[in-house]
Amino acid sequence: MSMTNKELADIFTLVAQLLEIKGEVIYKTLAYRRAAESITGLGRDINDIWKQGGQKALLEIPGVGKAIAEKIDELLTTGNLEYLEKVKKEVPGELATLLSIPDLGPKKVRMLHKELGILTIEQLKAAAEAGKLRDLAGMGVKSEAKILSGIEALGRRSGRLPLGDVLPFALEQRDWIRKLPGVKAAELGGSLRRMRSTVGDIDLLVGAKDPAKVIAAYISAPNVARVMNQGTVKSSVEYHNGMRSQLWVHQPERYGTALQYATGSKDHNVKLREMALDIDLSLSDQSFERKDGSELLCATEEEVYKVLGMPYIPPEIRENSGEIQAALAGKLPKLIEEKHIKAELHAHTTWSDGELSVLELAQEAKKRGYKILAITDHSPSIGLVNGLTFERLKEQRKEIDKVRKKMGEDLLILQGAEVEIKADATLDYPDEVLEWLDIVVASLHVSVRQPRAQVTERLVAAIRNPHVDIIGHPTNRQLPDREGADLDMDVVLKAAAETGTALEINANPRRLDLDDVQARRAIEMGIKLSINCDTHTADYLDWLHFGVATARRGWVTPADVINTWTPKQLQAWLKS
Ligand code: DGT
Ligand code: CA
Ligand code: ZN
Repeated sequence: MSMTNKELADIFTLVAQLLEIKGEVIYKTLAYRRAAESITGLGRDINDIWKQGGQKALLEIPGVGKAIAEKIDELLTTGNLEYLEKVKKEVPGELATLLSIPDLGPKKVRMLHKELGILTIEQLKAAAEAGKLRDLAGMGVKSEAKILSGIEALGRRSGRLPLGDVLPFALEQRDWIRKLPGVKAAELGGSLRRMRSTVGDIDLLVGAKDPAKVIAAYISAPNVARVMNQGTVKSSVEYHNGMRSQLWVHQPERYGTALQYATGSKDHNVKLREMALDIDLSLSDQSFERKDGSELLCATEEEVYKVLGMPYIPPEIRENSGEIQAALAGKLPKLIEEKHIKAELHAHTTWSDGELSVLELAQEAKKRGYKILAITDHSPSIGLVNGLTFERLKEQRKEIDKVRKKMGEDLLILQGAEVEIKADATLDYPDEVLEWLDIVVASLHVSVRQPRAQVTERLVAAIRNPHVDIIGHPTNRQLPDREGADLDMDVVLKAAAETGTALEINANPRRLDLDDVQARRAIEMGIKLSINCDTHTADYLDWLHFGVATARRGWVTPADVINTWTPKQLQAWLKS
């Protein structure tokens, strides 16, 4: 039996889900989840490991113990798993699909099945529409409506993956290709190169003298599960982790047109093609072709744009949303870069739910070249994160003062807070406390699904508080599929523009909130932005480039972002 890593992992995930619905103890279900995760991320074909070393070799895989190894062996030998069949006798397999509905957990699924015999999403939808759920134990009109909107959200699911999930793996593939013999250049293309917040697939663009050799290596790489298409220019594969890529190989002297084409966006390309036709050239991934059939080759993207009378356009803004007109007019924005960021203004320490002490965080910030760090631990009401009372804030100040002495002039440390915007639109600290702090980030984490007018009013109230400096992750969306609060952005942006409150671009690749389009609207209205990693561990700081890329997609320049300022400039702004 041949099974990909992903297919194998999916079976273990299903086992875990059914056991959870059954109400099995957590450590048992966790074992299956851990195995699924480990097999997905393995980076090589599990069939090879098994063929070479049998069950024993499988034990070397992290998260795979004896019981799981036996089950992998059974699956790869027979294609079946007796244990799964046994579990399915107690918990119908269909029930697992109900778990894909947002906010519907295993306990509720079990109850819905037990009380109403519900097996499928269609049955659940019908029952909810008929008002049959509201009278069940622990349910009500509200939770019934929530299930219905969850089912709707499911229908809108995109199948796209968050940029942050794909980019590290995609870069590994690119770097692997760069090392192949005869490869002159290789780059990511498509939505990944444009740094869209979610991506459909991985595009790889290669310049090489002998394309056939590169394609042969590409389709037989150890982490490839399936070859989907094999051509002379374009081939595509599915990897064992379930991700897909397409590879285009061109002669090095055609690399510029090829990379430009593969980067897109499609709308941007269509526009360039039209412009080329206006000067009697036909632009393709191969070249500019003249009317007489002769070709004009471009080895670099710069040359492509030059032929069309334009300077180079950065990939992040190639969306046909004004960049071509701006380029022609010599008015492309000088986009922000990672090196411009000198401050992290949203960071958590061990005082709330962060992993680093104030000193460790300060040292990490300095190591990365930051000049300013704001400690912004949570306020108390959010729960589970050990939010700080005013008493504890005062204690924390003593520690911060010590660290300030230690760091000296190298790093300006601000004591702030991430204050919760509560469901009733009040802030979680009284004004005296907010005023006492050096900097205030206000965010919403709870009751995000309030009706539009209410949640908008809530955010506006926080924006209008004179002590609030930055609104953290304004919509609270989660990529790929959890939508943010239903905010009236016009109203929010207007309030921020009026009060001079900065809006965050949260760099966490699951957030990227504000998004690119909102960021562009904000700066057009003169609103300042703040790009932050929302640091909880040192690794979070590695996400900065995602935040910067989102800003670049929104045409943001260094002057729009308060994190680019000197300590003096920032302090003056905080006072004003
Ligand atoms: P994705 O994968 O859905 O996140 O989005 P992209 O932008 O990566 O699009 P994809 O993977 O379908 O195609 C990769 C690039 O190929 C795309 O960015 C531009 C180029 N391309 C695709 N289809 C067309 C087309 O019909 N005309 C032109 N001019 N270019 C195209
Ligand atoms: Ca793509
Ligand atoms: Zn935070």
